Amino acid sequence: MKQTWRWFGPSDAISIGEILQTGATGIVSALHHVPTGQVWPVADIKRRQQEIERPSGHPSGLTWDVVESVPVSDAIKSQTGPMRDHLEAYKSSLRNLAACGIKTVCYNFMPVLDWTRTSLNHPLPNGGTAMRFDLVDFVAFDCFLLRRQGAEADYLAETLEAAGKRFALLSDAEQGRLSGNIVAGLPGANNNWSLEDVRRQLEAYAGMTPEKLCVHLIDFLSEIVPVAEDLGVRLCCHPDDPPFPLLGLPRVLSSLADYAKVLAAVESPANGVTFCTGSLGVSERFDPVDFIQQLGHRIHFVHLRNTTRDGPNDHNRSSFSESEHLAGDTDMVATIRALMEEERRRRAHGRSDHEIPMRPDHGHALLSDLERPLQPGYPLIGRMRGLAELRGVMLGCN
Ligand code: DNO
Repeated sequence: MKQTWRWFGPSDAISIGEILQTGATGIVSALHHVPTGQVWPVADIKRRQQEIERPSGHPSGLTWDVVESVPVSDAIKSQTGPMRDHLEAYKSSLRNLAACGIKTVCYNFMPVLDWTRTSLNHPLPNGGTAMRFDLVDFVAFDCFLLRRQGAEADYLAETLEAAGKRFALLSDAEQGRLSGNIVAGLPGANNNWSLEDVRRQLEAYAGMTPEKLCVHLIDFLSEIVPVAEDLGVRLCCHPDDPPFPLLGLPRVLSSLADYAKVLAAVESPANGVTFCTGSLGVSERFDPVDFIQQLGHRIHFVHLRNTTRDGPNDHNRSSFSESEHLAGDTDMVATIRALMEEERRRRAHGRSDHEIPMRPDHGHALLSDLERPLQPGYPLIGRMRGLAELRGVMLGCN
C-alpha cells in the first residue's frame, strides 16, 4: 500500500519537511478554504501541488495523491436550495482536479455533522491523550444542551437517566467544552456550527428517513459518477463516523450491506469506497476481512485506525475510545493481510491502481505532540508511531 499522510495545507502546524521524516511517501489534502458548493479553481489546485511537491523550491519527493475531501453540500444531501448549482460545481471541481492529474477523491454523505467525538483529549495511563465518543455525554448534549425536540424518544430509559446525572455534574465550562467538541467542526469536517445553526440544519432534515437519504446518495452518484468515469477519477465514500444515527439524522453508509447496496446501484469503478476501519470498526458486526473479500475491488483509499468499545449499548450505539493502531477491536494484521491480497489480485488482473493509498488515521497525542498546536486526531508523533507500526505489519505480510 502507498503510505500517505493527511496534510491540511499551509495552515497545518505540521510541515511537509516533518512529514518527510515520518517515511510517508504521499499526501492527502484538500482546499479547505473553498466554501462547500463552490468550484475548486485550477490555480488553487496547482498552488497546493507546488506546496507539496516543491515546498522550498526543491522537489520533496511527495505528491498529492488523494483528495480528502471534496465535500458534498447539505443542499445536495437534503435535495434542497442550491442543489443544482452545487452539483455543477462538483463536476467542475472533478474536471479541474483531473486536469492536474489528481484522480482519487474522497467524500462523505453524513448530514449536518461530519465525524463526531465528545472528548478530544481523553487522558491515557501513559500520559498521552486519545479522542473518545462517550454515549452518555452525547445524550446529555442532545437532550439537555441542544434540547433537540423529541430527542428523549431515541434513547433507552437507562441511558437517559445516566445522561441526566452526568449533565447535573457538568460545570458551565464543561458544558461549553462538550458542545464545542461535538459541533465546533473537527479538522476536515464541513462546518463550524453554533447550537442555533445545528438546530436550523436539523430542520432541513425533518422527516428524512434512511431510505430517502440513500436515494439522495444514489441520485448524487448517478449524476456525478459518469463524469468521474470519463475523467478517470475514482470517487470513494467515507463511512459514517460513528456508524450509527446521531441527533435523529439518518446514516446510510455504516455497514457492508449499506456499501453493497450503494455500489450496486451505480456500477462503475468510479463509484468506490474509502475503507475506514476506525469508523466501521465501532460496530460489533464489522468484519474487515469479509468486507475486503466482498468489496475490495472497489476500495480506492484506506484509513487504518482502531477503536475500543465500552459501556452500555443503546440501539447498537456505544461509547468508544480511539486505541493504538494495532490494539482495539479490529484485527489490524488480518485487515492488512486481506488488503495486500487484494493488491495482489489487482496486479494479477493488470489493474493500474494495484497500489492502494493508505494513511495512518488519527493517533494518540504523545510526547512533543502535547506541547505544540494540534489538530484533534492529527498529531505528528502519534500518527508517526501508528504509521511505523502499520508499516511493520505490511512488511510482515509481504
Ligand atoms: C476524520 C476523517 C473525516 C473524513 C471525512 C471524509 O478524521 O476521517 O474528517 O476525512 O469525513 O469526508
